[in-house]
Amino acid sequence: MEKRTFLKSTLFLGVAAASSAFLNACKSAAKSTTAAAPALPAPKMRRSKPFELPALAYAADALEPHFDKMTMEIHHGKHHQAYVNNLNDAVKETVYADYELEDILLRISTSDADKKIRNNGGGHWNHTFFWQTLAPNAGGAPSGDLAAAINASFGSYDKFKEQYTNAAKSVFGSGWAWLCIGKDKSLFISTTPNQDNPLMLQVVKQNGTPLLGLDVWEHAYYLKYQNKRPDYIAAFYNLINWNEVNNRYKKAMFG
Ligand code: MN3
Repeated sequence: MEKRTFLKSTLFLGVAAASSAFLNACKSAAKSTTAAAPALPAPKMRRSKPFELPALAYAADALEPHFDKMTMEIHHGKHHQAYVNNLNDAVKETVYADYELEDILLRISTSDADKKIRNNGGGHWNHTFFWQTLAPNAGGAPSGDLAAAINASFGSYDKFKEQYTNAAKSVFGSGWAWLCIGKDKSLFISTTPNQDNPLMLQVVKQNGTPLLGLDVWEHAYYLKYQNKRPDYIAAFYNLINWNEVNNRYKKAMFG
């Protein structure tokens, strides 16, 4: 390299470094005025495909007699599909267009502009999670680390069940009941309206990682249970895939 060129490059790098230091200082100053804005990990970008309806891991009639075949077909094939379609439509030409779903949920706000993405992004995530929470020949009680954590937090599995059932009954209109693990690694039960979920940092009162979720929208149970939501909630306990829930717990606890 010629000496002249070298000097030029060094000078350029020096200016670039100084400008970048200046910009960072400005960014920090700007940050300090919006103290409430959470520090988020970088989003996973460049999702290459549109969101897709995941196939069920079991046949639509496999959860009989607790969840009936027709409800499962309509719930998965029509309702969930509609959330997927509307989400793909909603993210077009937005900053979220290539974001992975959880990175969208983490950032979504309560603004009117975000409403369609919030409702349909939540709808897609919640239902995907719900199908994976269920399994034929499942139910029973949790075991292992998760059982110990439930006992420590709620006293016993039966006491957890009672609190979770009451939470699910208490949702007015459409929404979800959750068992979550918080940032402090403690378990909590919460509910959300509509398709909101506990990953929506800027939307929910209690942010956490869902371990278990129950859809209490009428479309989830009306064909079989009509107005008897408590019967539907009772049936849900026969379908909980505790192995899956325990895996979620271990992942949240130990990475
Ligand atoms: Mn639903």
